[in-house]
Amino acid sequence: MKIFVRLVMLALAVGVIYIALSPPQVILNSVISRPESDTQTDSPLHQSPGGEWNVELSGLSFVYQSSPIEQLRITMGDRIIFQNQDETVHSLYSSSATQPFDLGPADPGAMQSVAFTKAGTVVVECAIHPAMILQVIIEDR
Ligand SMILES: [Cu+2]
Repeated sequence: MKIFVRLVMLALAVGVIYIALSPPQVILNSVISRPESDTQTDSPLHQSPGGEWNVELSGLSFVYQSSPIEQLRITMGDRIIFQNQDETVHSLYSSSATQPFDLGPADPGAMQSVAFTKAGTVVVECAIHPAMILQVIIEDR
């Protein structure tokens, strides 16, 4: 009988030690971890990479992350850097009341940037290629 009690005590002790030595994150992970798709639901056009947006002028279009775009949604204070990847000169401007500007001619390879400081909509056009139109939606923080 004494041996039986000792065996039970030993078994309990081993169980306690096993639980004590188990890494707690094994238990936590099963509760906390989510599928990776949950963490990346935003579309690229709604993400602000450090407040700077690299937009290329390519094929007589506005191109962001290799895709032609007609609209870009940014946050007030963000800056758009336009890089002319075409073999022709572009000349970007906006006559929108929100924030009119005129960047003037940009040679092939040239980079120009605009910081958008007011919430609203700014239509960016090219004085040389009327078909080039980019609608920039600037959202308040
Ligand atoms: Cu142009």
